[in-house]
Amino acid sequence: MRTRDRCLFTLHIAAVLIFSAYSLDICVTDNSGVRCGDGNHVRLTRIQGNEVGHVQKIDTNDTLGSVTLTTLNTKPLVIEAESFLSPEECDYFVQMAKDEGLKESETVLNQPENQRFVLRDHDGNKKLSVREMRHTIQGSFDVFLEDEDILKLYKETGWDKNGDELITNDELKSFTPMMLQAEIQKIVKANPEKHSRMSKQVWLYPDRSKDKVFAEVQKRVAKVVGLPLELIKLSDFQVVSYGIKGHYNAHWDSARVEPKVPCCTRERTKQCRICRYMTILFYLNDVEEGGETAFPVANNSTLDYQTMMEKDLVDLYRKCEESPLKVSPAKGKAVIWYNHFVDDANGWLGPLDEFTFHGGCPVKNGVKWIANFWVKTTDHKIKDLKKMQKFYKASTEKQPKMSKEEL
Ligand SMILES: *[C@@H]1O[C@H](CO)[C@@H](O)[C@H](O)[C@H]1NC(C)=O
Ligand SMILES: *[C@@H]1O[C@H](CO)[C@@H](O)[C@H](O)[C@H]1NC(C)=O
Ligand SMILES: *[C@@H]1O[C@H](CO)[C@@H](O)[C@H](O)[C@H]1NC(C)=O
Ligand SMILES: [Ca+2]
Ligand SMILES: [Ca+2]
Repeated sequence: MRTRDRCLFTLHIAAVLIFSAYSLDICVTDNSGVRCGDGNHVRLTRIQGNEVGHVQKIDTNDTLGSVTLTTLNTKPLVIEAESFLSPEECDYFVQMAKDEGLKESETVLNQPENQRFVLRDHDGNKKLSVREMRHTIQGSFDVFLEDEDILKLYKETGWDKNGDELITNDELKSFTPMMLQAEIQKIVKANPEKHSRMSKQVWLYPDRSKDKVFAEVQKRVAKVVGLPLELIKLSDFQVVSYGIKGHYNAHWDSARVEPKVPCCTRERTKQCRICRYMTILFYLNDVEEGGETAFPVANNSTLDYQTMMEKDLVDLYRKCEESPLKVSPAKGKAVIWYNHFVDDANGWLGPLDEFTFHGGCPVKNGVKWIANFWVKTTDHKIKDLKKMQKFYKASTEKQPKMSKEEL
């Protein structure tokens, strides 16, 4: 074969591969019933929020009847549904979590392999100010200290030899990351609220036991958000409880798109990034005081990480009151937002919406129970469609053949 021919041949193969990749026959169940076609007809959609205050009622055709959506904000799009779950469903999920057993939410500090230590010398003067030391500790150990904590630490350890509240390169030599980690561990043992999050949680897999209550909630979610039921079935479900001072500092539920790093799935958990298209956060009880969900950069056109750090916007434990958008918990209420935009070209996972930066304000009185329902996709549309197709087939065949991992 001459070079040019071989080249054409390769092109031809590539064209066939691309063509077949996008011509997967797939049926999905959505608001308009069962729809079949090539994969292109399945696109991620967003609820139309229109403007702040916009109200829409969705018929759920189930025991609940309907769900009313109210647009709370448009940058990011945040939608509230007062009674998405019935009180009985809320109690049911709390009990399910208790039966399964909740565990302290993991934090970076307690992972022994973590000895990452990145100096945050913002102004580059080769000295760490008290604020820069706070940010260094935040970045390395996910612990949020106050200026007084740092000064107390210097006093007790003598690390700031000349007492000028600055740590120079020379002074840095008197302690190792291990020593710093040990000191911080002492501080958070006495003050656990200084962790970036303070909560207990459990992952639940109610579909593995074909739980009827959960199945109805999945159907309702599919109806309300207008996505195929088979996609909703790929979601993750987690129950979290917060006691007094329980909180979760601001974070993203998903990650920035990095084409070289694949999305995590239930099969792949190493060297991957979290890809959660949308978050549906359910409040499972009424909280006496506090525990709002806050969006510290909502509407802010000047969003940048530098400013966020400078103003300590991440530290919701202390700065919650300053958040422009706060949603109060109420039993059965859902807060809905989209962590990602939709890619125009293939209708699948697009860029991260950085304005969805959010967290849980501290509980001041009572306890707070929530459930996170994360609608997941990967950035590999065809793989997702294939998984969805299995769910579709499982629902139409008498003997569904699905592995535990897929469910
Ligand atoms: C409503 O639910 C009933 C029974 O589950 C079903 O037969 C019917 O097709 C549903 N209607 C719509 C519009 O989804
Ligand atoms: C945006 O954030 C900055 C930094 O916190 C703040 O100074 C500014 O007032 C905010 N703007 C809006 C519109 O909230
Ligand atoms: C954000 O901006 C919209 C439109 O200007 C406004 O209606 C809304 O109240 C603002 N939200 C917050 C949290 O400031
Ligand atoms: Ca400095
Ligand atoms: Ca010093």
